[in-house]
Amino acid sequence: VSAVIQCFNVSSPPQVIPYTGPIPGGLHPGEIIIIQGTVPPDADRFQIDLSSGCSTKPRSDVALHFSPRFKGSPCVVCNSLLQESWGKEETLHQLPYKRGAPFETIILVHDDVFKVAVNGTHLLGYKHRIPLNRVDTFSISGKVRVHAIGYIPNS
Ligand code: 9QG
Repeated sequence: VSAVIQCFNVSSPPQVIPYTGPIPGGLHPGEIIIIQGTVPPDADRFQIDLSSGCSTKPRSDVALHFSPRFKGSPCVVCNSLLQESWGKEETLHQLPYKRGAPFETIILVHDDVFKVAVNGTHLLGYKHRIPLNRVDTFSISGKVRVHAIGYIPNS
């Protein structure tokens, strides 16, 4: 990916977690979000959320909730939050993240699906339940350290 990475979170690392920030110009097919971070040794879970606004009361709709879980049987849970209710979970019983290890996660935006790759390998697709044009906010929270968040616009 040789496009210019337009960082919207460039303060010196480590980034403050939880982090919430606007996605400049919203999300469109062909765009990419890159998250570079490290999983702390004691991590139980963390989550990346692509949301429609940043309200906490009432809580904004979440188009993509992407939640790697390290406790018990390792998995990645994806879901959407609509009118403050979680929908049906899509669980992948596979976890490419490791406690104590750095990672790079890339979210590729397609017109019908988000595709998530971790450390250069495709992990999962998540079909849109909320129209892409409503997504304007990026959050990351839980047991994670974030070094950089980059946004590659589609132009
Ligand atoms: O547990 O699962 C995803 O389906 C819930 C969690 C919730 C989500 C949800 O409590 O936790 O992961 O944003 C949230 O509320 C997170 C932190 C059935």
